[in-house]
Amino acid sequence: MANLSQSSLGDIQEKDVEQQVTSSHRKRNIMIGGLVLLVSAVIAIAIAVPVSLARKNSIETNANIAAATERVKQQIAVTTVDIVQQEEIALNSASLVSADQHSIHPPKYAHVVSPYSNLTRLKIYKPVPEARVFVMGDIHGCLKEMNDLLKVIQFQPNKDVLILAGDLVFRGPDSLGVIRRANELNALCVRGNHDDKVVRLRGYQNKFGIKSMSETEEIMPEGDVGDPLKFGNKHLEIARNMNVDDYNYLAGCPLILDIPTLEARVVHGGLDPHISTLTDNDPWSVMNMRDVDEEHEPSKLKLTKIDPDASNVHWTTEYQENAPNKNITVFYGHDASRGLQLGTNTIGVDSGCIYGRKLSAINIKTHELFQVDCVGEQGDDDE
Ligand SMILES: *[C@@H]1O[C@H](CO)[C@@H](O)[C@H](O)[C@H]1NC(C)=O
Ligand SMILES: *[C@@H]1O[C@H](CO)[C@@H](O)[C@H](O)[C@H]1NC(C)=O
Ligand SMILES: [Mn+2]
Repeated sequence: MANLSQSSLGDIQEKDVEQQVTSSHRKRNIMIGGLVLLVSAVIAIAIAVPVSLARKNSIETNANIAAATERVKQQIAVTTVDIVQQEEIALNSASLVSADQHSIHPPKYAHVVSPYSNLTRLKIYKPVPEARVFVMGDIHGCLKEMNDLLKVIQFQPNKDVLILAGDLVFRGPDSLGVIRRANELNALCVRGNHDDKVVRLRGYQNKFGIKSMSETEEIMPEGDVGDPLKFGNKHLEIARNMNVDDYNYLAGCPLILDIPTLEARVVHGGLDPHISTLTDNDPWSVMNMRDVDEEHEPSKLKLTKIDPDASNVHWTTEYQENAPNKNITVFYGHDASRGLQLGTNTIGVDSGCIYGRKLSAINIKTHELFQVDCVGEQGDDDE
């Protein structure tokens, strides 16, 4: 894997990390070297990097939420967009495709992207021609059903490719088990709205420490994101229990996986057909959309399901009418209440495993469908 490009926010985050490392090395030297070094170090820092000293203090005393909020505001002010990465994947000796760096032109309804989301917007995958390629719907921690379904499709890790349509985690019995199984199988994935929450909480923890997140009802300062998070929400336990490999795997699931040779694309929620450059899509919308409203703006609501007279339409209706390239099929999850949806160029694969219905996988090339029954959990499928 290779990161081919990165934006200014990525650079800013790297700089912050460097400053913290430098500061803690200085601190150790101070303790060994005594007062003279202390005075000169303090003077040097005070003269050279007053801003970084202020940041260092707020990080070390932790729980300084106000300072953290201010820092986030500054980051958002200087960087109007999040990390721009296009990454190509070499898997099963698939060949690489080149990608160019470019800036993002977000739609007017776009939300702020959390500075802790560490999001890759697009990965382009080119499988070897003989590989079987499966897209599997929202697993939500249902490891047993995931394994059952792999058995049904007679999945061979060295020959076949598994792509997860997002929401690997949350609600089900073994979220970490699903991440580890996916990692072990070199499964490709896209980021779901629940995966995103877990990644953001862990990103914040990595930066500011566990203690900075102990106030359960407080909103995590991330700017004006589409889905503000309380520190103490139910995703925190998964975020905390992930090891570094788990985090890297989940954070590495891009917003959009494009497979040009199969004329296929995978996202968790949906795509806006009016946006021609894939990386311009609003991440919150791609992970959360179900319907689009009268203004053609994505919404996580599904009013057409609840009220057939509502003016919202399912995003796939709008997409099918306006798709820039009708040869491309978009595979998506996230809409368990509508269930399996076999449209002409949109295919919904969330068949509600977590609600005791089925887990589904589709062979991208043949559109052959495989399903297993699920035990399920209680819950509201609005999210
Ligand atoms: C962002 O995620 C990647 C995995 O995609 C990981 O290698 C990297 O360390 C993460 N960066 C930060 C700042 O956590
Ligand atoms: C779509 O597929 C048809 C039939 O294979 C082909 O003629 C056409 O050029 C394709 N269109 C695009 C935009 O790739
Ligand atoms: Mn979802």
